[in-house]
Amino acid sequence: MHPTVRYPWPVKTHVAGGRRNEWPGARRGLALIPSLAAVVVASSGATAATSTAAATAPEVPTAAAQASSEARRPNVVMVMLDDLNPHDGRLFAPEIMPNLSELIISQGIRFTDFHAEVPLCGPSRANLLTGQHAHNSGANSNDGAQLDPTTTIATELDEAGYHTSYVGKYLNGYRAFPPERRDPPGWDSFDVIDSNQGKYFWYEMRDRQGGITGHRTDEADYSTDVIADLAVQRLREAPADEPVFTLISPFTPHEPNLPAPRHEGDPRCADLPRWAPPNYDEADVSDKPPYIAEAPLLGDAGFDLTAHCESLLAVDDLIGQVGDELQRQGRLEDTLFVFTADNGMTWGEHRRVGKVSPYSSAVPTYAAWPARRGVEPRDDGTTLSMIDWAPTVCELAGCQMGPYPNGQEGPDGLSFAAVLADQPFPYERQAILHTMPSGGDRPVYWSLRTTTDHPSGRWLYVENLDGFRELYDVSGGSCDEWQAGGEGDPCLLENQLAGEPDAGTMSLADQLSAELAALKSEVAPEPVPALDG
Ligand SMILES: [Ca+2]
Ligand SMILES: [Ca+2]
Ligand SMILES: [Ca+2]
Repeated sequence: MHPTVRYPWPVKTHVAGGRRNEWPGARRGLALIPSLAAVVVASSGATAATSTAAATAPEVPTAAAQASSEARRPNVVMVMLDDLNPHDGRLFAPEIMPNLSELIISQGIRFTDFHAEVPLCGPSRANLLTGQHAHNSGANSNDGAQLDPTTTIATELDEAGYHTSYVGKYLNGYRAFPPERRDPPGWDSFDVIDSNQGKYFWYEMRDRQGGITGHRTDEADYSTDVIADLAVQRLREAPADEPVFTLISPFTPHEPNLPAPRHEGDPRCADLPRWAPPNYDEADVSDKPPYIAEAPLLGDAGFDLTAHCESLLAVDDLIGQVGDELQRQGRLEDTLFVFTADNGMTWGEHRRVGKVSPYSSAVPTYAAWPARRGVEPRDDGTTLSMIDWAPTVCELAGCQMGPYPNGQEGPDGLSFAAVLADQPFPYERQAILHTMPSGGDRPVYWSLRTTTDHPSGRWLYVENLDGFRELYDVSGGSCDEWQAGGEGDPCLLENQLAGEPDAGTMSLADQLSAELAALKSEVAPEPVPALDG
């Protein structure tokens, strides 16, 4: 369960099951000592000044109180995993990942329609860092040196007064980067796996000063644990009067899905049912492009998640350690604490295990922020893209993304900061872009996913470079909850353009094709406010 409290004063704790936000001292029948409570508040330099101002503020806000309120900006801590399918959340259950459950899922927002623009590690990370489409940042492959890091979420937040830290796997190809790309600006600390890929064992960590620490195959070298310790260390180094932005990127559960040695054979993962959603090992693939239509049946009862599960257990320990440190500093309450992944995966859906296909864009995304929205969990179905993170976090920090090295003034993504505060998404956006412009074992494709704002409803439209087109009715909720005969086709089982589509379907596809063409070259669209704010 949640790691033992290791600090001498009472702290707020987050416990599932309606006992959240109690003071452990109070639960044990001990009186809360006010002076110690004050220590906790004062230890958070980021919020201490505003707490004092709030306590003394008159009913009509003074300029000083207003300034304090504006100065109060949240900490943002993102744990971004590598190659993780949202599935039905079974790997995130409280019995398996208790810290994730307590600190984030049980008291946060679950985003049910959050997607990578490019379902591949490097470009997706670049999407997140910049808020730009891949076609605008230029980072469209796993050659991470394509990204000019002059304007990123780090440079903007650093300029806005944040303590910025990156810990873990950075962009692919890092070891081969030219010197000027090895140390991207904006990060107060930058501890990355010095490799062309993530690693679980046998790697080097490289720090902001270029210092190298070797890790081999001892238990203590397991990268998720090393990353956890570094993340805590960098949080401890953050000046008390600065909010933090920390991006923590373990390699987990990327293949080969290695668990920490202490978690091999862990009983929490022993009896997981196999993953077999309605599109697992799709029976009729005659509607699909050749790389799927020609794939053999997997012929088993579902995808074995044991290794993925075991590898995630160390991530849960990491989340607990980071949560403890945020708590110790009094920052946790006003931290936007995010759990997500760089790209989704198919784990046997459509006979395919892997990424880089139009069927692997969805990423698990959870966000808690007790100080701003309380601790009621809820689902949010807003269609969002990886390019939306940078403008969102920047808005929370009081900055705006841009201008960019390619000359564009603002980001391509849209801020969903309002949604994080339980308000409606304030923009009308009819579609988001997906693409896989490089590499891989299938044709290059571009794809458009319409939103509930689109007059024609919810569709996933795909143009493969070989000319094969796909159109799916993605209404009807999430695939894992969908049943045959149900509304829509969220499991992408029936390509509407297969066979001989009727005139109406062809007309819709042609319309979506024109909209996709516009998105493929979109630069920083003028945000359209949604009706009713
Ligand atoms: Ca990845
Ligand atoms: Ca800074
Ligand atoms: Ca089919």
